[in-house]
Amino acid sequence: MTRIPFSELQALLATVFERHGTSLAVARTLALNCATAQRDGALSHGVFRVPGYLSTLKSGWVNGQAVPVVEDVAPGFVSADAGNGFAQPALAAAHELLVDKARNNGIAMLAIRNSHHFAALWPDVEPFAREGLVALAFVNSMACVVPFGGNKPLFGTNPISFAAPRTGPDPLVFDLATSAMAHGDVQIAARQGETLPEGCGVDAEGNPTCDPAEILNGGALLPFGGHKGSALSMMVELLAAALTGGNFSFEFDWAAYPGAKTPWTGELVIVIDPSKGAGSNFAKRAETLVQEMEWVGQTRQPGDRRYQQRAEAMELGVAIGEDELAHLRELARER
Ligand code: NDP
Ligand code: PYC
Repeated sequence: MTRIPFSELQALLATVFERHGTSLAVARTLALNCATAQRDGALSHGVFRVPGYLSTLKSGWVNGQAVPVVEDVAPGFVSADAGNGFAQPALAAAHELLVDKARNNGIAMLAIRNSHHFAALWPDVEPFAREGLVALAFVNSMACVVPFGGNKPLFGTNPISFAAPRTGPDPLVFDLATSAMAHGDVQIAARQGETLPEGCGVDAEGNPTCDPAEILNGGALLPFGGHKGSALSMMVELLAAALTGGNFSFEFDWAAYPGAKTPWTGELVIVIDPSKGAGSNFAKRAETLVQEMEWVGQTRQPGDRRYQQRAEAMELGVAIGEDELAHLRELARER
């Protein structure tokens, strides 16, 4: 393991993406996202994702040059067509309008369609909380999760993220897959020859398995929490796809694009201005809740692990495997 300054990793990743088919603007957005995940120790969605991004770009499945089109649909509704490109540039293009609308109306949403999301979801909401707003995001992925009671994968791993300001230094943020495990973590476990906890997935015959390779090779994941996680996953399909105009996780077929890895779906982001609420100071109320949680013994809040890793990375550099870094440097030289 070695360490690299955050800004250097970001610049290196931007070069890699640009050299492999994205516009400079898209390269910068993806690089920020990917370096941020690596910095915060969100390893299933940091540098680990680079080969998948590059093989997808090479396959022609995603348009790395896409310019998103943002539309002001209604007082509380912004829509964006990502043009078969990545979701994050569409979110960046709509950010200012979305925040203006949320502040004017108390709430606003952004519906992104025709988009690919291959990343962690918390980077999509945390910035809003740093602007004093509450935000939720939903994204659907690829059919690899069997709905509760079903016998075939249909849902994606479908994460939900939430961010809220508090009076402490960092906002409260959670980000969780609605499957028992994120697909990326199953891949990492398979590489490392690990066994998964019970209840994560099934093999190709539908039998319960703790072997990540069996889940990846013809098997499937299960929702977390049985029927409850399954209902949340269904909600994500409806919000991120039906509402936005994007594909459901089972609707796209990438078979003709060998190397394609990025789900072609949609994303919904909801932003709320808490100053319009009845409570006079949302951030203070959030702090009260956190203090009470700590009082009853929950001393680790969602987001804490990432903030700790972030602080360490900003002081010492972002941790990355030596081979991984050498490979990134090679990729940055390729055309
Ligand atoms: P985890 O189960 O690791 O974590 C879920 C949340 O719980 C995080 O906010 C985490 O905070 C918090 N948490 C973890 N442990 C504790 C604890 N002991 N006490 C309190 N809070 C805790 O996440 P997942 O495996 O479900 O998801 C991993 C990533 O995969 C996410 O970033 C998600 O967006 C991404 N993903 C992306 C998809 C896509 O289509 N783009 C699809 C599916 C997943 P902390 O961050 O501090 O650890
Ligand atoms: O980890 O489940 C996952 C995932 C799907 C798409 C991007 N990440």
